[in-house]
Amino acid sequence: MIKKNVPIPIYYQIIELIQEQIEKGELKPGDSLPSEREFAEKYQISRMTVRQAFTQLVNNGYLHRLQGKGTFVAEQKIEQTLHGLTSFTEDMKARGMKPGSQLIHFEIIPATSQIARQLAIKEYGPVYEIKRIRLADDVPMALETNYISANLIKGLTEQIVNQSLYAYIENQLNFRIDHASQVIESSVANQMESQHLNIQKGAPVMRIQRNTFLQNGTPVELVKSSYRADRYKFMIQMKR
Ligand code: 16G
Repeated sequence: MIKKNVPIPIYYQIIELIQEQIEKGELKPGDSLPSEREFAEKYQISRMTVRQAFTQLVNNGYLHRLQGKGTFVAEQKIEQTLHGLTSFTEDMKARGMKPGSQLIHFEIIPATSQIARQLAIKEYGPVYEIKRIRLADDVPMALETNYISANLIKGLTEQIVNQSLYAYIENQLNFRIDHASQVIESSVANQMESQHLNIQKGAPVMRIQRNTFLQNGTPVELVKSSYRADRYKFMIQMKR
């Protein structure tokens, strides 16, 4: 499978070989890989080359190393396609995973000037501040904080936000969630994120801010989320 007399570097062939085995399901999350020495002997290549390939696969999230134990196939990232305005619950259901939430904060607070501006309400006006850990098949994926005008979205309860917020807004209140703008930037986990997402402080996360609007242009939510960068990737389809 590894060809020596071709213009493709050997380390790169190893990367493709392992990626392909993961994508086809021949290697599954948690499976252990042969040691660098065994791998090198099997394919008659240098250990350095194997190390180079494994390191790149670790850096790209395909494999992870456990000190003293070896190299293992990592949990693969969830790919979310960014077309259409969907909720976390809908996204998870669409990929056959069980959506879940762990509510860690639910309170009505006075809007700061920044929140008030973004929600187009008066400063100090009442807003729900809702912090949830979003789970996919019981694994924490994101930490999400929603700010929602309490005068617009009435009757929110802890039970409701333990389910789907969008389902409540659309099916119970009959509002039409229509469009949103979203900014994604990379960052590293702070204390709170590392605690709730089960990752190390300083691990990579993607911070997302979504401003969502109803059909008539009224802002319905301001959401600040942190997604685990080791478990999530976003796909955008573009047409020219
Ligand atoms: C997604 C949205 C969030 C929305 C939530 C509703 C992003 C970055 N955020 O997590 O803005 O509030 O879905 O989910 O995609 P729910 O209906 O399951 O409560």
